[in-house]
Amino acid sequence: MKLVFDRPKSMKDRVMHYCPGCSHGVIQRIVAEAIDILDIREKTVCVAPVGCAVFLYDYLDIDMTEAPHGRPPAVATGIKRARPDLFVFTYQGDGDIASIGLAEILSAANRGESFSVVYVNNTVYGMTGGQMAPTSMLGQRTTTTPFGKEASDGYPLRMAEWIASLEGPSYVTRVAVDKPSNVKKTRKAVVEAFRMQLEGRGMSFVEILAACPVGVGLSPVEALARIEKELIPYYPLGVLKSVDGKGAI
Ligand SMILES: Cc1ncc(C[n+]2csc(CCOP(=O)(O)OP(=O)(O)O)c2C)c(N)n1
Repeated sequence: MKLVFDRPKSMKDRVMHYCPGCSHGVIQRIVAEAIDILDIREKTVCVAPVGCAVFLYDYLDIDMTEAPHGRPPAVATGIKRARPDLFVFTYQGDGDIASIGLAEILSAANRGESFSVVYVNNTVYGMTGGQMAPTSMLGQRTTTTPFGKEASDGYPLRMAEWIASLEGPSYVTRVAVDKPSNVKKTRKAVVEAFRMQLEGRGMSFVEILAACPVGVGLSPVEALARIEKELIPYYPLGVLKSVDGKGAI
């Protein structure tokens, strides 16, 4: 019989316990596929913080360590500097990277640290119950902005643009996982980002627009539709920086 679907070997044989419609599962599968494609499982170390990101350690069959909230870039810096032979990536949510860990990621990116960043932007603090994040959209109702986020709460932060403005990073892109064609582009972007690190080109950064239906108070289908309708117009997709001009998606 022809095999049409299989589990990546970097993924454990486990049933995921993410909420219905959560994008973390899709993204983690993409990460596992990228690791398999590049055949780097035996030398890969992932650093994940708190937030729903951290459950990665239940599903990916790779070495992992947990960092305090927002601090994966510091931990990844230490691991990669001590063991440059390893392949190191962080897997971080938007509350983690754009709020409590903002100084960490900007400093590490500005130093051009040689690890990769998989940044999952679902516009909300998911794990703790849907509080406002710096990436939440204006007007977005969250548990801490029940009447909608206002400009005085801060405009939604475009992390990829900020990271791309620095000299250190080699590859910065924004993708989405709202439909199959974009899932394929996301896989391509993650492979490209990981390849950059393997070629010793400095930090590579992939922002992924994702759905957290429970956190934004929508059904799984509506939460995916919101990505195209509301998020992409504000957070445009595409490569923002590529030092070798490759990696167009
Ligand atoms: C120092 C610290 N502050 C706050 C928390 C509480 N906390 C745990 S997860 C989380 C939100 C994470 O949101 P995000 O990074 O967007 O990831 P998501 O769960 O949406 O994937 C917070 C605030 C914590 N664990 N440690």
